[in-house]
Amino acid sequence: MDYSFPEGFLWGAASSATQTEGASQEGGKAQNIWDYWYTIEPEKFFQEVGPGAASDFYHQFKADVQRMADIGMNSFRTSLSWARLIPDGRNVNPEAVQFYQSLIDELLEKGIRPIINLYHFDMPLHLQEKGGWESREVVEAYVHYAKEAFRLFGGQVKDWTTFNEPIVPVEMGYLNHYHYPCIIDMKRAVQVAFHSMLASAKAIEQYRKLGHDGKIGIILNLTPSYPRSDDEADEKAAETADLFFNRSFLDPSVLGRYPADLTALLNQHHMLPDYVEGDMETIASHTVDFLGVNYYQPRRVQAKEHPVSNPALPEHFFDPYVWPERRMNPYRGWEIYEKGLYDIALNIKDHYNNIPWYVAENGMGVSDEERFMDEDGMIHDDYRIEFLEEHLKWLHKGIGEGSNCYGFHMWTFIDNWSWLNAYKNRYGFYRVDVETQQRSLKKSGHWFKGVSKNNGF
Ligand code: BGP
Repeated sequence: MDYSFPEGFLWGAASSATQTEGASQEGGKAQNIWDYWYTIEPEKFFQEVGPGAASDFYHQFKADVQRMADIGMNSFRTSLSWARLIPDGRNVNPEAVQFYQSLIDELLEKGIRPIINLYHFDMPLHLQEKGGWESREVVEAYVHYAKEAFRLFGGQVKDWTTFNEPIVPVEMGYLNHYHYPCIIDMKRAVQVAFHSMLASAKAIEQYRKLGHDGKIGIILNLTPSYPRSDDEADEKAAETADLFFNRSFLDPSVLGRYPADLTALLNQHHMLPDYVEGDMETIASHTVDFLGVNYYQPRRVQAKEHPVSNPALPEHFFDPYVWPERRMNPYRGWEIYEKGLYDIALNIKDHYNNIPWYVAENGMGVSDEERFMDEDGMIHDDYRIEFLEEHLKWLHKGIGEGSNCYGFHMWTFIDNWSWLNAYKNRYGFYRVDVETQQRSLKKSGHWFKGVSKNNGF
């Protein structure tokens, strides 16, 4: 074996509540922004498929946990649905407690470590109506939810994360039209970003107060930013992209402070968020124990050809650059650049205190995946195996050079519903037939079993 990983390495997969559970109107769950948006604008969603049934995990979780065990997963990272656990914003829903408790019990019984995330893009509707992350009241509602989650499940669950990809609701919901509430306003986007960061720090504060013997972190999607050339203007463009899309959450989460260059830039354009006394101290004193990192693709940029005199969006500071050597995922779009994971590993080691971290998502989306199905119904996803192996090789190199990575989670365990793309792009080790909700193992699932068993390949 050429690529063996550190002892105790986590070999898992990731998913999220809204994307898998389904039962969106069962078990006392309230509507979240996705349920609502689908009711008012179904045409926005691929083939007009909403989150109603997702992958039916709510009903099939027991058999699904067995499926996880069958392919050697020793870790599963998923999220709680806030709108399910605390539908009215105050009171815990007993049916949700029973569901999540049974799921956690089932995972532990099968030797699978539950990593529980609190927020994966799914704001309860009634809180969005109060302003979502723009509102301080919503920050406090989130802290209440976090406290309840820790109280209920913190005895058993030792790994918590406060957010998944907090930049995504900012980017997609407040800088373009891909997530509800579909606002385009940089100042409001900055407020949303700041309040999510503050909410994360406040949840960490509560977690530590409880004195559980677990760890709490955050999951960030890191997109290494590469300049077109080493010209000063191109490098500056890449640094600015990095400030907005990576360091805006990475620095405060791990180092407890915002990058001075980011604050100066926002100040220069009158876009600093509102905050009250004590907020910066809260962020400074409640940094994460570990990082979860989602990596799919890098960002390539160049200096702006036609600089904008009054920039109002991050993209006004740089232009995208199409690297002539780039390789695209032909089945989904998105550049494939495996070395990005190595660059992330070394960046964390060199600039972020070599904090413990794991890959929380990495995977290959494929549209029309049925075309790779044989007559026995098995998807031959050799492209996915190759994708994962190549990323793991670079990760292995980063670990060999001292980066403190302790796990890898594939996106995702079973094909799931994905926001506006619904079931267009498939990612799972298991195929899901959306009509029948039946699962079948793909070739990559067999491959993964061997990797997990041998702790490498
Ligand atoms: C990540 C999200 C996931 C998932 C994944 C794949 O950014 O955390 O929730 O959706 O991207 O994205 P897509 O399904 O759009 O290909």
